[in-house]
Amino acid sequence: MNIKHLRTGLFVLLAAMTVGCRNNKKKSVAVEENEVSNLVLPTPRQVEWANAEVGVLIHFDINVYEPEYNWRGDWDYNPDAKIFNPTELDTDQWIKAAKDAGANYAVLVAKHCTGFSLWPTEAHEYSVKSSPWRSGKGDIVADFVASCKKYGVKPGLYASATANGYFKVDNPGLVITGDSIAQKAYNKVVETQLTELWSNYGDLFEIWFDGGVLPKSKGGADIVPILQEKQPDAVVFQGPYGTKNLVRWVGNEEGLAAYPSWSTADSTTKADGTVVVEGLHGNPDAPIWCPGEADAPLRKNSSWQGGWFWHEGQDHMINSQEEMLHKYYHSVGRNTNLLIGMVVDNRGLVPDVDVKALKDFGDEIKKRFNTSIAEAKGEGEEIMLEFNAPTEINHVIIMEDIAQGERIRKYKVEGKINGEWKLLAEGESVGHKRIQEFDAVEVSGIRLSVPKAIAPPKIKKLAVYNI
Ligand code: IPT
Repeated sequence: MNIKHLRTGLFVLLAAMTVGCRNNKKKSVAVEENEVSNLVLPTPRQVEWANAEVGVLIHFDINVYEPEYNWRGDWDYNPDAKIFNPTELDTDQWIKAAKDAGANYAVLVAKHCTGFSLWPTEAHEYSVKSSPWRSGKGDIVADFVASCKKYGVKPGLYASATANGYFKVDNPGLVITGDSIAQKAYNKVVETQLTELWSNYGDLFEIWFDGGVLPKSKGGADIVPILQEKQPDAVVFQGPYGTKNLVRWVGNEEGLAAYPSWSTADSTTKADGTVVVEGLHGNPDAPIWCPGEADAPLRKNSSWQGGWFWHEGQDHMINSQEEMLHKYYHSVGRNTNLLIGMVVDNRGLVPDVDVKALKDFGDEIKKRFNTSIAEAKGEGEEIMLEFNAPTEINHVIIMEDIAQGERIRKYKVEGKINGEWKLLAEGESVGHKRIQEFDAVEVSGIRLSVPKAIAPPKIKKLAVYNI
């Protein structure tokens, strides 16, 4: 190894093949020291969440047993709880599949739009306790959380209040008749159910509010005090405005974040949480740390129920590995977590074809990114990696140390080709992670420079790969 440039002690060399990196203080980013104190910072839980990068969202509901049922189409009818009987249900199998996909957290849909609940709620009878499954004594939420613990996957729960066929409730969480007594009764059900889910199953990593949260002032249930009391540290997807640990939707169910994708969003976001109305890019000048989470089912959006639920005869609707990689590059590669939708079939298992596709995806990500050619980290507006010999590369990963804020506003990556610096990639947001792919090129060095930042950039990782 030939260390040519190592001018400052600020950098730490990580990879064996790395030759050198330097901090060039001469080029100024024009940062006022007092701006640093105005930086918006994530909570420790939000940092942990960003580090998790990939999660799964597991959908299972009574409609798997009655696919003709449309909760919104027939308000006066609900499938009988007796048809729900996943005789082979095995949550270990689900979580193992999630883990093989590279997921570090899993969110279970404990109650979707039909209103049928996967745990024996006290709020009403429409749940597993009225089903023949385990003679009405089972609890899928409890099984799920136990499996997550077993496999070291962080558990989360979805139990959205915005729609419920059993109580004739539709978005944004109001009973369709407009009847105030029925609304009051429904709000009580929501409060009881969320209290159960947030009290009885331990600490939750993430809570998922599909469609956001209808504020109490607009007729919704009184959710905020329960959340703050029971799960104060959970990351909250589209959570109530004013609560901490928020995460925003990226605006589609294709796993595609817009670029730039900033970690912060502003107070003009909807009260239901955090969908930035304009552009869905977030806002680099906004005061709230609220990064994006891109949800996408493994089965294509064009399949039954948007690909979120299992349907017989749709094994061919699984996204190809190429399609999943595209989602990964456009979510994780854009400072956004990827939440992959996983189906559970009528046996209570993730189908073999889905298990295989998830594993193939996880394996491919590991194969691509587990080993870099060279890495560096450090503080300042320029970092360089130099190689002993011309080296072919086609990917670069940049990570900011987001615990210290999202500081970069513009960056470029250049490669030294035949002694000259040539632009390989450039962009705006970096945040937790930015992945960029470019045509393979032989370089003798790489230079990351940050022409625009609001405080001295803190680079947790600059890594190059040849994939
Ligand atoms: C959509 C909701 O409107 C949005 O708030 C968010 O929860 C999203 O789902 C999650 O995927 S509804 C969907 C049918 C686009």
